[in-house]
Amino acid sequence: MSTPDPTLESIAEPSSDLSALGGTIPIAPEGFRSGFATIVGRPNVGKSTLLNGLVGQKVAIVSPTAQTTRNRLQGILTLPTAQIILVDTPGIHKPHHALGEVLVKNAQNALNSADVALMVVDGSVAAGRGDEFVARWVEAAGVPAIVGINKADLQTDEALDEGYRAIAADHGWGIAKFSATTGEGIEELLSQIVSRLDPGPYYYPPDLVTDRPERFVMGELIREQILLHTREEVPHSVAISVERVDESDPKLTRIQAAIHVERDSQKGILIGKGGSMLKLIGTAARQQIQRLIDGKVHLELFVNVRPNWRQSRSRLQEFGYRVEE
Ligand SMILES: Nc1nc2c(ncn2[C@@H]2O[C@H](COP(=O)(O)OP(=O)(O)OP(=O)(O)O)[C@@H](O)[C@H]2O)c(=O)[nH]1
Ligand SMILES: [Mg+2]
Repeated sequence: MSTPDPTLESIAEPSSDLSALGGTIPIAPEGFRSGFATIVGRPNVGKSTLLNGLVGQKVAIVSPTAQTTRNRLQGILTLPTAQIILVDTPGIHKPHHALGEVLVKNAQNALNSADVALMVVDGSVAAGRGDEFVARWVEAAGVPAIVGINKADLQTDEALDEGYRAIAADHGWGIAKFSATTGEGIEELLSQIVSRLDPGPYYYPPDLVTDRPERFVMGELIREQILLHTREEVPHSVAISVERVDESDPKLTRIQAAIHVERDSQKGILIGKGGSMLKLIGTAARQQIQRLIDGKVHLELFVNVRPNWRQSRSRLQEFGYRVEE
């Protein structure tokens, strides 16, 4: 299903209008390699943390709540000899609602258009059925793959690697072990990714780190603070739309954003006693956005109730979740 709404997610292909992104695209030197490396895995294994670590900037939000990532998102890493377009995806899980179905479907589509698949797993726990489920999708995509054992810093017993090494060996995939938070093992992972790419051009200007518009990242930074400050059903029921970004005052950017929830009770939790929770979320999100745009921000948040938006395909589109068929 296609729609002209510019707030909808862009697909995992180079943008046709690169002038909108700024910067120029150099001619690739002899022997230059490039391509799409799609990061897949179960929820919460550290895919987005790894993406941020690789591009050296927070382009994807991270939280201890499973299903943090909802949109396919590209981080761009340009090295002297290669350009890797890293595609972060939502954790692959058994979907319980239309939103979940869209997330899993989009992750699978990103895998099918990959040049290399990076299957991230959590090395601090043993391999399980969820990992085998993901491995079947990687196998079906038929692309070169690497099993990336993450959270090496948390691992207490090396024997936990065995199940993951078996998955890699069974399919003839590469294996790398690293910690996305400490950076240990990341260089080796990178060289494994580059070695699986074909010769190719620059797809994006070398200084660009994400294909996402700033407005999208702003909405995600607000959602991240909600994930960090609320519990249970609230995080999963929230969608953000950034309604207005006013840059007319060069000293202060004014932003208005709506937080959509499914029930009055969730609205009550988000606002908190005397507005205290909304204030806490707003202050923390404002600081994150100030870091993003490197300038002062005035952030205004309001909360809307949209019953069952996660079940509604038209609402999913309205809130920027691309519904791929
Ligand atoms: N100790 C440790 N924690 C990590 C590492 N990588 C990620 N984490 C933590 O694991 C949690 C999940 O990280 P995310 O990057 O959001 O995981 P994800 O796979 O993108 O999750 P979804 O988007 O929900 O699928 C966060 O609390 C991270 O801080 C690591 O290498 N070491
Ligand atoms: Mg994520």
